[in-house]
Amino acid sequence: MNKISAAASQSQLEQTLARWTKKLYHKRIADCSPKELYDSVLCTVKEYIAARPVITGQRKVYYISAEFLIGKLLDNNLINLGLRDEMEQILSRQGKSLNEVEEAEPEPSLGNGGLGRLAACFLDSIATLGLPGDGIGLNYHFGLFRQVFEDGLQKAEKNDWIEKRSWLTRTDVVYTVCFGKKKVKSRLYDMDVVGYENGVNKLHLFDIESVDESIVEEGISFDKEKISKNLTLFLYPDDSDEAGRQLRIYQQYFMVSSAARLILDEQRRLGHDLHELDRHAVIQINDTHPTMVIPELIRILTQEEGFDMEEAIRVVSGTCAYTNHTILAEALETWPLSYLEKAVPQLAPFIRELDAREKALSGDEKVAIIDGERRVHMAHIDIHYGFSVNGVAAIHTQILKENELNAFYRLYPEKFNNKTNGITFRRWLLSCNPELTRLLTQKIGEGFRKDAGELEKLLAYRGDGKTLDALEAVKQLKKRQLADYILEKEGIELDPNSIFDIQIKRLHEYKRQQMNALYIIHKYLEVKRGKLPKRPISFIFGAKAAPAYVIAQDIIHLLLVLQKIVNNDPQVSPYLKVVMVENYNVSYAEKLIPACDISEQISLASKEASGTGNMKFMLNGAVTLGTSDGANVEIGDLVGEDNIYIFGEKSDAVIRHYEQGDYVSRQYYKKSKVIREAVDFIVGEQALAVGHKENLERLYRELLNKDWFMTLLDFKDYIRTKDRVLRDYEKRRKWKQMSLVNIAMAGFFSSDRTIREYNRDIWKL
Ligand code: 26Q
Repeated sequence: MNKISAAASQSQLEQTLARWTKKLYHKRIADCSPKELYDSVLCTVKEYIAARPVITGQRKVYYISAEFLIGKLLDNNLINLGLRDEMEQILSRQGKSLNEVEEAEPEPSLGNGGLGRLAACFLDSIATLGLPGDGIGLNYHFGLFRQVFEDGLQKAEKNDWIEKRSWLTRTDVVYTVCFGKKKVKSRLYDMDVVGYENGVNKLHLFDIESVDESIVEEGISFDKEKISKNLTLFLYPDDSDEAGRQLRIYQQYFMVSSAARLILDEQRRLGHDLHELDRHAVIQINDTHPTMVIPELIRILTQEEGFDMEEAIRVVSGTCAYTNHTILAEALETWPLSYLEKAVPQLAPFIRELDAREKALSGDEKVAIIDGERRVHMAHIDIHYGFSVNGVAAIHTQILKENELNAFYRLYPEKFNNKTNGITFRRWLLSCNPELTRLLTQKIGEGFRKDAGELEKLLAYRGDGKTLDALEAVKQLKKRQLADYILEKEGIELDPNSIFDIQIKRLHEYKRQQMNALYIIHKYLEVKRGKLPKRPISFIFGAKAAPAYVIAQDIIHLLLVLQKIVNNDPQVSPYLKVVMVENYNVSYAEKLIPACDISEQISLASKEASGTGNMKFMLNGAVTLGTSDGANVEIGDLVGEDNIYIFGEKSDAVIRHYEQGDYVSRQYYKKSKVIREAVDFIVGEQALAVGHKENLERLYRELLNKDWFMTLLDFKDYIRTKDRVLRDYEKRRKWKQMSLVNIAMAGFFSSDRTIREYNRDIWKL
């Protein structure tokens, strides 16, 4: 673009923005508050998106998911439209800052963690690659709860995000959803998904028309029986009691029934014969939460479209593909058939029919859809009646084939395939780390923005002191920015020259935040004995725990207790700091990840299907300290063992321990003084003085008597390895080179690559 036309287009953007500030607030840009500017920029951006072409094609993917953890959208949409720099300049000329405007956007937390965030990254990549593909999900009025800490404990509060002006567009599409004789109305709301320098797809979110926010009581509790009022109020309501579990089924059926209508309507409108649905549509089922779409489509095709059963099953099976995200037995969805019969009586005969057909063929109880206790195994419906089953990292898919789903693998080897997860670089590099993006552009040009593989060009600078120093300077800047933010939000002061060691992810025993806590105790005791670290260390955590998950609450409590003890001890706090940030979410992650030195990925081997935070950290130049689990394995293969720290038992050994039931945590405790010392601290005088006896003692007993995820098994190797990481950090040149290699090799983890593979092997759009 030459100078004159650049100026002209900029002034056009400015004019549009000024028109909106005038229309909405009768003000000039310079006189608006950040919130007023946010609303105006939002409307401006929506106008620009409307001018973009809709992505179309002969075949389309529908990505159905109960979660789309999209995070704030303004910055990403500006980047994808190619407008971010211009917008920043326009605002800054008027004395405004784009950052401040972006702070005013509420975060839609329409997901729990990895699975929901993956769905959001995938939508970005599908549109960026110009593939026709829409997301379909639910329009929860309250996203994942807002976390506050009170008296050292997590409290859950409701988390609303829908404002008068938002990215949602209300449509005229309304469907009737039947729960037996009870009928409710489902209305479609749409969000645009803009590809990076490409066209637009949609995220379709369904909402119940009769929703009533006023039934929400204290915190996040509400009357679970009032389905027509509460159905889309909350993301995953507490499923610890029967009414809650019933509600989940209502939600899931509401989602898939609406989705089935939308897909069939759209395919008919495009002139496609529903007998050829499998030629024109592919439905990707994100874990088992949308599984009921299979019997629902079969029901509609047979009852309303005149298909015979054989034909309906053939078409639907050829259309649906399933992604598995977990091997934790307790997370695999099974529902008592009686629940399904109560909520969706019209669907139950079809589930029974699918079960009967399968039983006639196989007879193997392990692959039954309805088991001997009359429970429905949702994943089994997907595997029998879908054409593809994929895991989300190489080791995960291998474990599915060899262990968890082995009986299915022997039945249908051709259905199984791996799609290692990825992340969108637009959000996790360009948006959250513009400083690193600029440096990369200076060194290796712009190509990596479209072709992430080009990051490897950075390897040429491995021996270049200037580049290494520039990388260090960016890291330092991001650490200072984070320290400022944490001081403001949490009131805790961090030294930007300390090592930033970060573990951020959902709180779960298998992710082993408790092992990291034990390490902090170990270090604390060392400092008390006069063994000082070479450089201060900042241990940073962020995690929400499911409200009904008791031990997870106790682990949060321990972290908050340690935060208090360590930070308030004048002898220790110059060397160690602990921060558990409040209300960790996507926006917080965008600040934490660029500032990280050590990325903690310490799940018990075989338990973390993939992880995606590990990829985000790597891309931003952190070095991984992790187990041989999930995508850590592939990170290690890419960067080589000199550029990653892997510790702990391997997955096959762990799986053997489970099979033989031979892991006894108390034996590890008895054998090792280091372990005893750290574990005993949890119920020692100091901890009990600031913490709650009940929580601390329960956690202590859990670790000693059960420790289902084998914390003590790996603890000593963790200490050894982490101490080595800290020593290596002082070999500054070596460390900077490791950081550079991690960035350079991160290209593989672009979700553009993942989506290309989905398309090549499954969708074939
Ligand atoms: C199941 C039954 C009843 C209630 C809730 C659930 C439920 C809810 C959420 C089960 C699973 C989830 C979420 C799972 C999840 O986020 N899995 C993560 O997916 C990521 C993307 O593939 C992986 O990177 C992570 O390793 C995996 O843990």
